[in-house]
Amino acid sequence: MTLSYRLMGVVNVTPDSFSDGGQFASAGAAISHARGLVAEGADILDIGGESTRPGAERVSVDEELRRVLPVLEGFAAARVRAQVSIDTSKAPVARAAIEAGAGVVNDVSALRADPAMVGLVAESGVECCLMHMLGEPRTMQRDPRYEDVVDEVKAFLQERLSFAVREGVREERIMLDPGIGFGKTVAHNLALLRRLRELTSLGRPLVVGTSRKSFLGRVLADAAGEAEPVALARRLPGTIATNVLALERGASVFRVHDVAPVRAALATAAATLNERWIPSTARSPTS
Ligand code: PMM
Repeated sequence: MTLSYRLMGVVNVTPDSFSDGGQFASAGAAISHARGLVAEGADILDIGGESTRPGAERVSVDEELRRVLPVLEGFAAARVRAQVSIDTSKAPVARAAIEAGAGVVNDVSALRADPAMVGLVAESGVECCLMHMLGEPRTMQRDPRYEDVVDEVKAFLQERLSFAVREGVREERIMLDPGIGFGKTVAHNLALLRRLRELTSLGRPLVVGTSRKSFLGRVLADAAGEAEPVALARRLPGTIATNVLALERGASVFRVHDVAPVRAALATAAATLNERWIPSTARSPTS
């Protein structure tokens, strides 16, 4: 067995994302941050101009374009060596991003929010990521309930996959994501990670996004005997642990803010899980 995987570095160009809101609100700052992520080993850069944090309000197409287009154009001009993903549920934003060079549409609504999105993805031939979410960002964390979260997420992803293929999206261009933190309690998120292997029978690459999320703040606080969720800056150990476990359970795309440490952890985990360690020939023989 040889595990292969891709790292998706997060570049949120929003004033209010929960994990890095406001930090990269200007295009120049976002572009230099993105170059840093590529230097750390990001294979994909995921650019988002609308926060999906719990409680977030929607932004207009014009505002979202105003945020992401200069960054996408800056990537093209700077010849950033990574695949570009646009994190949007709006077809006009995805269309402009594709024209500016994006090769992946990461739609957290799984093609439900904008009826024009599926046709755009089909005709442009880009990759897409279909993610599970219960409800919508504004309300999703209000008492989410499932009979069996894994079975329900799996059935949803199966239905969305069938829909996309029926509408002309090539199956081999589709990735699936259980949507960690999107309408889920701590227990739901942990169950999805524990039983992630069950989603591999859908037959498509699995994307996971646990990076810095609130459930980690709660689990890490519990471990430290603290009452309040631990701050974002202290969530890296939880991000690493969950990504390593997800790799072992079949995930192959990891959406993270801290690319270098997660890449190192995944490389170590993969070397351990692979039956034979094949040193990279690109590096020095002593490395
Ligand atoms: N999480 C966020 C935004 N976009 N996209 C996918 N496919 N999967 C995720 O888990 C995901 C996403 C929210 O996290 P952020 O505010 O840190 O970007």
